[in-house]
Amino acid sequence: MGFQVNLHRADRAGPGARGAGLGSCFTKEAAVHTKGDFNNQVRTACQEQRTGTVGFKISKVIVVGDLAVGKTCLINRFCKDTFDKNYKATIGVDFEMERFEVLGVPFSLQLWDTAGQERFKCIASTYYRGAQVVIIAFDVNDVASLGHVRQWLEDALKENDPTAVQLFLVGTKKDLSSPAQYSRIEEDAIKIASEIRAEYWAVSSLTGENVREFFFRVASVAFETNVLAELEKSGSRQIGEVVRIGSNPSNLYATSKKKQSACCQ
Ligand SMILES: Nc1nc2c(ncn2[C@@H]2O[C@H](COP(=O)(O)OP(=O)(O)OP(=O)(O)O)[C@@H](O)[C@H]2O)c(=O)[nH]1
Ligand SMILES: [Mg+2]
Repeated sequence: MGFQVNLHRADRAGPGARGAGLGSCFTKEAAVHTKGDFNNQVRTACQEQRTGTVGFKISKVIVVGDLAVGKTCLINRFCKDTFDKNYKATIGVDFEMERFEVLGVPFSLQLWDTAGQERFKCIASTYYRGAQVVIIAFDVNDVASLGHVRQWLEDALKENDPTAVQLFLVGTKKDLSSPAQYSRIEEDAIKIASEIRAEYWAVSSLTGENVREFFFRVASVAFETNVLAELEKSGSRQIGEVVRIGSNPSNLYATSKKKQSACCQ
């Protein structure tokens, strides 16, 4: 039996829900990875079941952007395969859990759908903290929403470590734009994406175009980063190795004391 590189949602893994490797980027001009496959170290670690705590991890993903750009519809298309043409503003936040299986390892994303309306923004921003992935959404038919991307990024990064966050810039409602209109805004979007080091995608929640591909890409990129971080963190200790706690209680005390002082600094 050969080893299969796959990524699929663990809950509703239909035949189309499988993809090979990292999945393709939307455009190479603004992509996090230009290679199509997982890092070799990551693949080997998964094969040898040395992924540490990654299999139990839930990565937090926040979706931010102007009101009515289609954040809720994007999440609902992916998580529930539904689309609502009536606008219902998100009040504060909402979240969905999605379980994936990447290279045979379970991996979960917690997708936080935040409010774009100014009056709900301060409630929403209290949930930005601890995000591993920030998705900034804009409407490809609304240049102003693209213009606000940097402000959304700044707000999201205030609550997070900028070096630890992966960014995606997503143009929504692609179905509403003509090819000519779309290519004009795409040029600007790619420029901004490159400047802020985000991976660019364009999707339609109405037709479903690129929605699944996009979230699979988010999941695989987040997964790969988590495994690499685990491998780095473990250093000489092998990930997956059993840590034996000895009978000497003073060792335990020393460990917990050290932890305590580090967090109270
Ligand atoms: N044609 C089209 N309409 C869309 C698409 N995505 C969203 N819409 C519509 O745009 C409106 C706003 O969508 P929402 O998903 O509620 O927007 P939001 O970004 O969550 O808005 P807030 O919660 O206020 O921040 C709704 O009327 C949707 O039906 C799309 O891909 N195509
Ligand atoms: Mg919403």
